[in-house]
Amino acid sequence: MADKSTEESQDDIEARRANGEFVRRASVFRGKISKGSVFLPELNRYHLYVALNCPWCHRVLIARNILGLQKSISVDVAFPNRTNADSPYGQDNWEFAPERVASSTGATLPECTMETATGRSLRIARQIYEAEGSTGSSLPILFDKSSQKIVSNESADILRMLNDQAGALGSTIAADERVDLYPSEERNPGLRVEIDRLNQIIYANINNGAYKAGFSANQRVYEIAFKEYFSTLQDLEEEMAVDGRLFLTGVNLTEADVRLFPTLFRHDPIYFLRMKLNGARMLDFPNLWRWICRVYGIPGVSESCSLIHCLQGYFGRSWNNVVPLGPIHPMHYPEAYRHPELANAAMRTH
Ligand SMILES: N[C@@H](CCC(=O)N[C@@H](CS)C(=O)NCC(=O)O)C(=O)O
Repeated sequence: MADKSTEESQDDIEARRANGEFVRRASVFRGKISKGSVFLPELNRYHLYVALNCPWCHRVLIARNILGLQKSISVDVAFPNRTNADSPYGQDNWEFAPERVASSTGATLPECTMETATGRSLRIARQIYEAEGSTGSSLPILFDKSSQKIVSNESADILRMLNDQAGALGSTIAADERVDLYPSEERNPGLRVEIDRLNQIIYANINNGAYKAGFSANQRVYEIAFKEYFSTLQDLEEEMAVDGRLFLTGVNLTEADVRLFPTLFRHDPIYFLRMKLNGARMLDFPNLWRWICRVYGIPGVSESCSLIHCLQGYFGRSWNNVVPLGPIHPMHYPEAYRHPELANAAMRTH
């Protein structure tokens, strides 16, 4: 039975795809870094392969930064557009190609890197999977440099293990000052149940829901995803409004916030247009807008965000490949996320 907070049902997948529905593949590598596992928690042993436009990678990068793991977990960054049909590696592969030029800027993207964890300078992510006899191709990948094995390609699991093992993995933040994204039942009774509830709704209706709306070629599937996306935003807006809470579950940032943020960060500048989620902007949800700004202001979060990679990734290979310039009203993004006062209170106070 699928865990509804990390993957969608794979039932009737061929028939659903034939009907135009976008169905995301379930992740295959589900290893865990822990004492007693083959993947022991050790300093400088683990590596992440990411793309900065990918929201699943984004949540992992947020966790790495806010947990103080930048020094001990290395990262390679793929170019935001996957390979074209003319690539010798075939189409639709994440590529480590720092020399590639982004059509939006006419220049290379300084964050993009070569592949550095295998010692083989692999060109595409698929080759990392092939070394293990797998046909996988997705990012993110958490990789063990010591055994040269993939630990996990499921961002929700990676997020959880970075939090659980932050100290042993070499966090530069003292334990009593470090955020705990999934506090134990003893520390905070009932909180895990609430985080799990939110994770499930956020995954189905927001994180994956956005893709279902934007990438499905079926009007009904799109409309259902659109309605669920906005009704979930409205529910979250109202839940936050009740007691003016700072984060989704109360006074502290948790996994639920880290999982919601990458999608909402992309909403106004990308998803409103690209995913046809044009029911409202995040600016129209004052509590959620202030929440985005609050999360964006946490040290390490803005460093994990790249709107240039997002714009290039989502638009650089869609429709006519032209990357749009806006939004510019009321302000350019991501600068807008430094301005909680921009929230459009008038729209949502009925
Ligand atoms: N369940 C996975 C999903 C990862 C995923 O679907 N990544 C996308 C990027 S947004 C991808 O790599 N797609 C291309 C592919 O699968 O080849 C996770 O959360 O880590």
